[in-house]
Amino acid sequence: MIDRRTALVGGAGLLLAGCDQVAQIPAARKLLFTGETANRVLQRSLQTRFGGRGALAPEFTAADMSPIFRGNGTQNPGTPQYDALVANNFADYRLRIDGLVDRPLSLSLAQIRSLPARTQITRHDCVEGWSAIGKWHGPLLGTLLKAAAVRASARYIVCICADFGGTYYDSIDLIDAFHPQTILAWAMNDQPLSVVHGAPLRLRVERQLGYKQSKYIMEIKAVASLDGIGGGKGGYWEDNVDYDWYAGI
Ligand SMILES: Nc1nc2c(c(=O)[nH]1)N[C@H]1C(S)=C(S)[C@@H](COP(=O)(O)O)O[C@H]1N2
Ligand SMILES: [Mo]
Repeated sequence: MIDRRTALVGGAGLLLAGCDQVAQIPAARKLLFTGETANRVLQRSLQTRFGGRGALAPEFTAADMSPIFRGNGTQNPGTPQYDALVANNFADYRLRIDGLVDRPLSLSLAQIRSLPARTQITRHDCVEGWSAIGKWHGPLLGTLLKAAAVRASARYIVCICADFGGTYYDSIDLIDAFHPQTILAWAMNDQPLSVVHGAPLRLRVERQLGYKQSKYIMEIKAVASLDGIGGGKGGYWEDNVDYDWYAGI
């Protein structure tokens, strides 16, 4: 079970909460007090507590990047609303963060681009049998969820996307939402995210398969249950082609 306080405070708070708990374990005490780096302690703490879910996905170097990174699924939502956003270079785009939060947010792309960001070169694995290595850049999803003050009653984070007339959606739990490699990418391979790859904002949740990497995100909703959303299985592909909700790799 996720420790909700740990999941919600994130960042430095996550580290402190993790150390609190991990200090109870004799072996961990030794690590804590023999100068192992904070990150490594945090990593061990996440692995212990989340059964490996806190482990990091492999990261690669620029030399490993795929010369071609194909698009898949929707490659242009093509709705009048989306076309209007593209025509204006996303100046009118707003990301809404709502649901079980104390401070609902509506953020422009400029605001999102001004947040501290992470860069990661990772491998995308599609369930259909292709992979590609690309570079992703954007703020941690956790940073935005903390800013919105996600409530303790929330259990899942739902991404609502522009395609299929705005009905496409997918969801992850709070462990993945606050994972240190889970970002909202606004750049790919050092360029602003293209329409094919999910402009203006897509999720990277690196421990899961390609279909969990939601593109064209318009709204992020914190919810207690996935029951009332779409067909109730937590995502468009989950509802329509019976893909598993949890697609861990
Ligand atoms: N909104 C949205 N996100 C989506 C999809 C989609 O159809 N719509 N397809 C998914 C699938 S199956 C894959 S493999 C990846 C493809 O990402 P890419 O187009 O950047 O290669 O996006 C995922 N995210
Ligand atoms: Mo996919």
